[in-house]
Amino acid sequence: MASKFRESFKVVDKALLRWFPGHMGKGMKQMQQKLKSVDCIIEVHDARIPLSGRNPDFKHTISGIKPHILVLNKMDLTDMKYKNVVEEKIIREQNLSKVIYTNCKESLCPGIKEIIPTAQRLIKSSNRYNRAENKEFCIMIIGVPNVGKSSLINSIRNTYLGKKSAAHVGAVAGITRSVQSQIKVSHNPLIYVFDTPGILSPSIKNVETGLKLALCATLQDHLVGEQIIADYLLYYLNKTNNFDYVSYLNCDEPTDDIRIALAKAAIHRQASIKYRNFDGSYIYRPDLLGMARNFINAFRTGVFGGILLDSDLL
Ligand SMILES: Nc1nc2c(ncn2[C@@H]2O[C@H](COP(=O)(O)OP(=O)(O)OP(=O)(O)O)[C@@H](O)[C@H]2O)c(=O)[nH]1
Ligand SMILES: [Mg+2]
Repeated sequence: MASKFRESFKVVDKALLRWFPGHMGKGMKQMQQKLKSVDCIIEVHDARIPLSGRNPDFKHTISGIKPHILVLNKMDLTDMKYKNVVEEKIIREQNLSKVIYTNCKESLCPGIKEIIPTAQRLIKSSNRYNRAENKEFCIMIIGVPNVGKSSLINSIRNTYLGKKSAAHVGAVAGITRSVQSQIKVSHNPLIYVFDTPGILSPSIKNVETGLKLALCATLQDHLVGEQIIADYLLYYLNKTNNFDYVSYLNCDEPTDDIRIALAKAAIHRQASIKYRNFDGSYIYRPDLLGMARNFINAFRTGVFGGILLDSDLL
């Protein structure tokens, strides 16, 4: 029997998924310039997409031969039953020193406590070249936008120094816009980190990867289009038989049509937009854009449970 849902997600114009504003190119250059004073790279990525969406350019330009830890952050939003499989696949297929899962919203997160000792151990067993004499260690935090790089710095600093936030954090992509001056995160051992701007690849090779990145808010929603992101979310939930959205959106049954799903929710919640008719009277239409934002936000706050958007790649 043919599935009642789409087999693949089509439609999207690749240009919508490309976001490479000036500060990203500039940030990448600044990061390269700082590299000679860096002992270890911590790449932060979103634990909902551990196998896709990392910027491939980092490998050639930044991480190279330095010790390289991959931190999969926002573990509170992913499906942790895949943790071991994901970790093994990454270590097996890539040249990485270590994978650590974290949740920066949780002050007692064990992963956060593991980062500095791991970095210290890797640095000590690496060739520090020009920095062999330096007593202090310096770490650069890199990654695509909005994955929690600045949050991670604040969490580490708070763990070791008990101090308040030093790095600026925000819910939309593109908060940190240049390489920041180094932040002390620990006294003994003396460790500094550089916070850097989130950087996407200048070209999106795979549309589905671009959509996953958009769903995880690494691009700004309005650039891609909220209804497209919401449609991809609906497609993904149906594909993985996650029908929690049916009651959330007040649908009678699972549907593959995002406009119907959003309209049902908007009507139920009496969310409408007023338009002026040509004869001066007013008409009301369901607020599809508002509902698309609401639906995406529900995913991003875990309403449909922990979700691994890369489960199809395992
Ligand atoms: N649920 C959840 N949210 C998190 C976690 N870590 C960070 N966030 C949130 O993710 C958003 C982005 O955090 P930032 O630390 O600003 O991310 P960034 O990578 O520095 O972003 P850019 O500077 O824009 O590249 C903020 O709203 C944080 O509160 C986490 O572990 N879990
Ligand atoms: Mg930041």
